[in-house]
Amino acid sequence: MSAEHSPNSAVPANDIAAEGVQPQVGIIMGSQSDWTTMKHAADTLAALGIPHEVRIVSAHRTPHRLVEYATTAKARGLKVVIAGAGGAAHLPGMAASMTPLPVFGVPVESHALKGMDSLLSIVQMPGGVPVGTLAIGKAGAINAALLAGSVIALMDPAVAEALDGWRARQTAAVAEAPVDDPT
Ligand code: RP5
Repeated sequence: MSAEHSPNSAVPANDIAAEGVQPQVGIIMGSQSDWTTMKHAADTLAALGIPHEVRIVSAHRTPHRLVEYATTAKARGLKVVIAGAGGAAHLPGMAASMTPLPVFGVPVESHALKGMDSLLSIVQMPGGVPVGTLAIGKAGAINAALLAGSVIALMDPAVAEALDGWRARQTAAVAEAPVDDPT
């Protein structure tokens, strides 16, 4: 991973806000170690042409950063927050408690419990504060971005067209029959 494409960088390469464009989606994650997974969300948003920002925001290591991020997210013009975390993954729920924006949670695969801890921590929100919970790991990160894209597409025809194109390319890439060595 290049330093430029890291959430630890002051200005990540995929942070379109750095170029003066209003980010529509905020991707937050509890740790640098989540980036390998959450990069898939950033890459998918980039493929859809959706401006986004990427930050490390830990619910327990940087709680004040979380409060600042979540309470200002809507006023800063974000439309959706994607939050990835692993283990006792309280980041998505805590973020959702402090913003009216839709929050999509990505359970990051943990070493000890393979992400089941992350999944249950994120999905089992008590009624009243929703977190839209995706699958564990890469698939969840990609789908969180696609869901965010669906939300943005309600207001942005260009993103709706990009989503249609993404699905069409996916469909076209499926072979009629399997082969022994697809590489
Ligand atoms: C969580 O703890 C993070 O979201 C990460 O998935 C997990 C492990 O963090 P590190 O110990 O790798 O920083 O807060």
